[in-house]
Amino acid sequence: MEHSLERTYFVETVRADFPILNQEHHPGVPLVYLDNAASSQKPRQVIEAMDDYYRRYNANVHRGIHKLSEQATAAYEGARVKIRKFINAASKREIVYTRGTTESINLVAQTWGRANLKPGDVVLSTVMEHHSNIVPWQILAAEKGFTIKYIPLHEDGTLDMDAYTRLLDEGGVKLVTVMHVSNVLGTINPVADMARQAHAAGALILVDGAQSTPHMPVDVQALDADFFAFSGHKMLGPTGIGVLYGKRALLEAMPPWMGGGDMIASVRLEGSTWNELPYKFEAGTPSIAEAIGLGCAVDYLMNIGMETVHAHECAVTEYALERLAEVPDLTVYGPDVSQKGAVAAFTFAGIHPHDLAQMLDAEGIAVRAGHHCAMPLHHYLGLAASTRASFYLYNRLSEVDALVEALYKARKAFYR
Ligand code: 7TS
Repeated sequence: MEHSLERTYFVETVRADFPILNQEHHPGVPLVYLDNAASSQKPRQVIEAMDDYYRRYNANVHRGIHKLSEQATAAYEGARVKIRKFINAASKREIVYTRGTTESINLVAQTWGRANLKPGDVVLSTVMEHHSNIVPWQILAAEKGFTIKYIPLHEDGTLDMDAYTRLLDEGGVKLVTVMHVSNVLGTINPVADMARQAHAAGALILVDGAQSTPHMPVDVQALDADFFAFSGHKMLGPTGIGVLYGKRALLEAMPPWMGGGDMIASVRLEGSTWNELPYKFEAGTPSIAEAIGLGCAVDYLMNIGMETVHAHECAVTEYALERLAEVPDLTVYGPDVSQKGAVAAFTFAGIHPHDLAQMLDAEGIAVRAGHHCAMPLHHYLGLAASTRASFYLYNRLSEVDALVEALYKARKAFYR
């Protein structure tokens, strides 16, 4: 098949915004960054917005009546408005800043979960989850005595939706908690359909959007997600900032998690009352520069358009799957491109995934090797580890060629 990116945008224009991409990884070897599922690179606009905050209007938010604090508050809250629009939440009060997906899920576990889950209840998840959507529930289950069940997969790495229906029918399910896109298989889960079924069974649904929000249009109202979590650093923003979206009525009913400044309405020595949403869940001085940076990242993505970003990534992923299929002794995991995000995890018969990643690094290619914080999934697939290439809006088709060339080179070195 002929491949070109003409149906998307001029990738070189995008790349020019990312200073880190225009460097050599080793002397004479250009960087090919294919570890986007772990963290994305940042455009100069995001770096400059954060720099500008520190240089011109650094101050705490929601406190001072001086001009700098007002400016900082306006930028910090302005970012929240942008994020609301980006995921189509009904209100900015439904956008809670956290440190990232992990903290967002822990927040739901420790507030909604702690208040609502009891022995006999079931939290229904999947075997493909990231540890951040397994361990918080295990910690709470040990304390509260509820059960966790896991939806199995088909051979191709898609969810077994018949098993999902059956597990819901077994009863007791209070929460379905599922990743939108797998960080290993790339599987795009049918979360809107899953939400419909969960709601019909009287359960809520939490969607881990860490690997979807950066890469495709997300509409939390269309998905009818009760909770939706994502991280700024995977979507061109900085580390240390992420979001928990929650339906307003649910967030209103939930107790706070961390106590401290900003999350209270009044404090007496005898007891305290809570601030309105979303501040009830935002104790202490927040990540101000980071929120501003994330707002700028959202501007950057919306300016291109998430449909366009997704189309570009589909083209790169389709090409990558086609080229990887040519390589002898290489197994790629997960479904075909029609149900797959911009992720290709693979193993090479006889080569340890870490050794392979090291050899690719020597060729300038940054990939991740290991269990990708999905040990249960690797166990389920009968693997200890895999090597993963993951793509984003700035990747070129020629970078896929560089990856495949390096794989052939590694194969030759190992099978000699
Ligand atoms: N959920 C999914 C689906 C993820 O891929 C990740 C991070 C997280 C949650 C946690 O996000 P955090 O920002 O709170 O750490 N995934 C990866 C990865 O695949 N490689 O490095 C981090």
